[in-house]
Amino acid sequence: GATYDAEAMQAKWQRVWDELSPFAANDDSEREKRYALTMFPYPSGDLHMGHAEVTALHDVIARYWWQKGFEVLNPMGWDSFGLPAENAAIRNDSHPADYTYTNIATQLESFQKYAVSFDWSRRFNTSDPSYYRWTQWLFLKFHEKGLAYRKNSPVNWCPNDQTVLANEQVLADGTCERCGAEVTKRELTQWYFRTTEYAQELLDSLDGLEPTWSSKVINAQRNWIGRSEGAHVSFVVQGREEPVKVYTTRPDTIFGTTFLVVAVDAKLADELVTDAQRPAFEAYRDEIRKASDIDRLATDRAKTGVDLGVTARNPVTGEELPIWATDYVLADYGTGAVMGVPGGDQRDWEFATEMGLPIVRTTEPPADFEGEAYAGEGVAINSPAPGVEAGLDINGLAVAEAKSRAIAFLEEQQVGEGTVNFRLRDWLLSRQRYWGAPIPIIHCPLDGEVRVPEDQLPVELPELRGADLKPKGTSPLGAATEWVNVSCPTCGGPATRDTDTMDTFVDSSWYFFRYVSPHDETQAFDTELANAWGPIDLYVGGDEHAVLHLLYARFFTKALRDMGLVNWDEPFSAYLSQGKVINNGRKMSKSLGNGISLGAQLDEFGVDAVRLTLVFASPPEDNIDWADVSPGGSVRFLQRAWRLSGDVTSEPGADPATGDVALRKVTHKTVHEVEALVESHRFNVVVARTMELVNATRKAIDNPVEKGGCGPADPAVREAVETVAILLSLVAPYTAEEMWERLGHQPTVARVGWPAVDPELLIEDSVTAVVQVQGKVRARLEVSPDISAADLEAAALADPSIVAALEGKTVRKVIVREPKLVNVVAG
Ligand code: ANZ
Repeated sequence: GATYDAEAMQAKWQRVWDELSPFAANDDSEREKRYALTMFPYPSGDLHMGHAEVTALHDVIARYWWQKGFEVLNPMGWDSFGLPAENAAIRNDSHPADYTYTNIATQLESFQKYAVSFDWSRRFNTSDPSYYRWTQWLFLKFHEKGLAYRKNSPVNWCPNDQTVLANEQVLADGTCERCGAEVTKRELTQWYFRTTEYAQELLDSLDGLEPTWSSKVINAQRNWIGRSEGAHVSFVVQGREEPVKVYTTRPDTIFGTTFLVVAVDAKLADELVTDAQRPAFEAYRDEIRKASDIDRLATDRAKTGVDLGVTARNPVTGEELPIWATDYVLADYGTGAVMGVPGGDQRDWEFATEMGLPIVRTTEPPADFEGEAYAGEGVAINSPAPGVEAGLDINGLAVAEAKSRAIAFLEEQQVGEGTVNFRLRDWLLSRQRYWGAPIPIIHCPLDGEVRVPEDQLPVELPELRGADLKPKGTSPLGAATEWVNVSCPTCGGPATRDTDTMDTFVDSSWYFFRYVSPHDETQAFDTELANAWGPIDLYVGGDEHAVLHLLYARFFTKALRDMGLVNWDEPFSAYLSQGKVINNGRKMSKSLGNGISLGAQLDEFGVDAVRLTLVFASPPEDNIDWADVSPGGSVRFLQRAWRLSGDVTSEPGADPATGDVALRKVTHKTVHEVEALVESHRFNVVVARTMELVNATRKAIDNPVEKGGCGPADPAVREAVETVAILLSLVAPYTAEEMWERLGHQPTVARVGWPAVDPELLIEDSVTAVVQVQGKVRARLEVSPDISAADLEAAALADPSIVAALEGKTVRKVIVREPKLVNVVAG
C-alpha cells in the first residue's frame, strides 16, 4: 500500500499552497483581526535550530487563530542591515549587499520548505531603500519634535568594531554585546533619541503587561529604567552663600549622616577647599586624574580622600559635619556630592572606617545580620538618637514611611525637595559604520543642522565596497566625498551630509508597523490599517531582547502615538519568550563542536517531525536539549496518525451523530481541552493530547464492538481522524494535508475551521459509587454524577448484595457522600 514519505509530501504540498496562498491576510475582511509576530531574522547564513524552534511554536498560535475563524496577519521579513555583512564585504572585497541578499534568498527558501504560515506577500528587508527611506522619514519626525538630538558627552566605544554603542549594548561585565571586546569611553558628539522623555510611562505601562509578559522580561525592563525616589538636600556651609546640595535615595537616613563627600574632580571641591588644605587636595586630584574610570569605580579598592577643611550643617539636627573630597563620588551623577551615611551605604562605611569618621545606624538590621552597612528594610532608629531634640522624629517607622515623612519635613523647612531619578539614559543611535540607514541631516556652516527635505528621501548609501569599509574610527561614508558635499537645502551654500548611520535597532523599532502596508510608497505605514490590525496580539522571541529591542519598540510606539500616527499605547499585548535549543546540556557552539544542523535534521526526519519534536519537547519557555529528544519517535507517531486516514471506510460527510459514543466523547473532549491549552501556550500538552486521540482511534478501529471498539466503518472513526488532521495542522502541516486528502477532501486542511464541540459529549455520564457495610466494600454502583443523596441512599439499600449483607441486621445509620460513597452502619 501507500507509504509515509516525508520528502514527497513536502515537494507536493509546497506547490499547492503556493497556488492557494491560504495565509494572505485580507485587510478588508469582515472577520475579527489578529496580529501574530515573531522576531525577524538577521540574514547570516541559513536558518538554524533557533529559528526552527521559535517559528514552530509561533505557528501553533497563528494557525490556530486561522482555524478559529480570525483574519490573521502573520508577516515575515529581514533585519538586514548590520555588521556581519559589512565585515564579510571587507574580507571578500565585495559589497555588504552581496552577502545580505544571498543569505536572504537562502533563508526564504528554507522558511518556505519549513511551511510556516507567513504571509510572504508582505515581506521586506530593512536594507531596501524602499524601507529605509521611511526609517529616515521617522528620524526627521523625531528630530522635528525634539526627540532626536546631538550632544557631546563621554560615550561607550568598541575598539574592535570601531564604533560607539548604546548603553543597552554594553553587557554587565563591560563588554560589547556583539563582539565581546572590552568597551572603553570616548568623548564624542553623537545622535540620541530622547527615550528618557518616556521613562515614567515606559515603567507605568509595564503593570498592564504583567499578566501576559514573562516576569523575567518585565523585571529586566523595570531595573533598566531604574526609577528611584529620593531627595535633594541642602547643607549650609558657614561663610558661603550657596549651600552644598546632595542627591540621596535615602532621605530617611539623614540622622545617620556623619560627613559629606564631594567628587574630587567636581568644581565644587575646588571651590570649597581651604587654603591650608589646598596643597593636599591638589596632589590627590592629580593622582586621581591619572587613574582610569574602571579603576575609580572598582569596588574592591581601598577608599581614598582628602579633608577639605570646611564643615556643613545638617539641616535636621544642626550638627556640623566635615566635608571631604573623594574619587568614589562621580562628578556627573546627581549633584556630584553625597551625604555620607556609613550605617546605610557600604562605600560610606568603608570610607568612614578608613578615615576614622563616626558610624551611626539609623535602620534596624535583622537580628542575624552580620554585615557592615545595612541597606534593607527595617524600622528607623536613632532618628533622632535618644536625648537629642529635633523638629523631626521618624523613629519606629518603616523605610518607605520614614522616607516620605523626612521629605515632607525637608520641604516644609525649605531645605530639600523630593525628586525622581531614572537610571535610563537617552538612546545613542549614531554609528560609525557603513551598512545602515544614513542619518538624513545636512550640516551647514550658516544654518546648522538642516533636515533633508522629505521629497529627497531616501538618502541612499554611497557605493563603497571591500577595503573602503574598513573601520577607522570615523564613518566610512566620509570617504565618499561626492556624496558628502552637497548644497544646503536652506541657503544653497556649500554643506556636508552627516556621515553616520543609524543603529540597526532603529530599523527593528518600527518594522511591525510597516507590515500593515508594506508596499505603500506614500507613507511609512497606513495609520488606519495599523489601528485595525494592532497592537500585536502575540509576539514570540528570545530573552536576549528583554531590554534592548523590546524597550526601543515600546518607546517608538509611544512617540508615534503622540504624533497621531497610531492609537496603540503598547506594541505587544502579549510576549512569549521561548527557550533555547541546546545540546548535551550546553549552548551549541563552534568551539564545543556540539552544533546541530537544521538542514541535516530536516533531511533525515522531515519538516513535520522536526517541528513536532520542537513543540513536544517542553513548555515553550524552557530550553530544549536536543540530546534528550527523539525526532525518530516523532516520525513514528506521524506515521501512526497518517495510517489512520487510510483505514477510514465511511464516506466523507457521514453523520457522526449515529457513531460510537465512547469514541466521540474522546474526540470532543480532546478538542475542548486543546483550545484551552493553545490559548495558555501549553503547546507540548497539545501534542500529548493529540497522541492520546490517535491511540484511542486506533483501538476503536482494531476492536469489534464486544471488545469496546467500533470498527473502521463507524462514522465516529471518520470524525476522530478528521479531528486528528485538524489538530496536526497546527504542528505538522504536511502530514495533516496528506491525511486530509486521503480522507477524500480538498486542500487545504489549514483553513477548514476548528471542529465544533458538542457540549453533550463532554458530560461524564456515570461515576462509580462505592457502598460499604460496616466499613467493608459490598457493592459498586454506576450512578449519575449529579445524583441526589436520597436517590443514592435508596439505590444502595436496594442493591441485591447490600440487601444480602444486611440480612438479619438493623440499619443504625447511613452516611452518604454523593455521588461516590455510601456507608451503612448496622448491628
Ligand atoms: C545617602 C544614602 C544613605 C544613600 C543610604 C544610599 C544609602 P542611585 O540609586 O544609583 O541613584 N550617590 C548620589 N550621588 C552620587 C554620586 N554622584 N556618586 C556616587 N554616589 C552617589 O544611588 C543614589 C545613592 O548613591 C544616593 O543615596 C547616594 O548615597 C549615592 F543608606 O545618600 B545615598
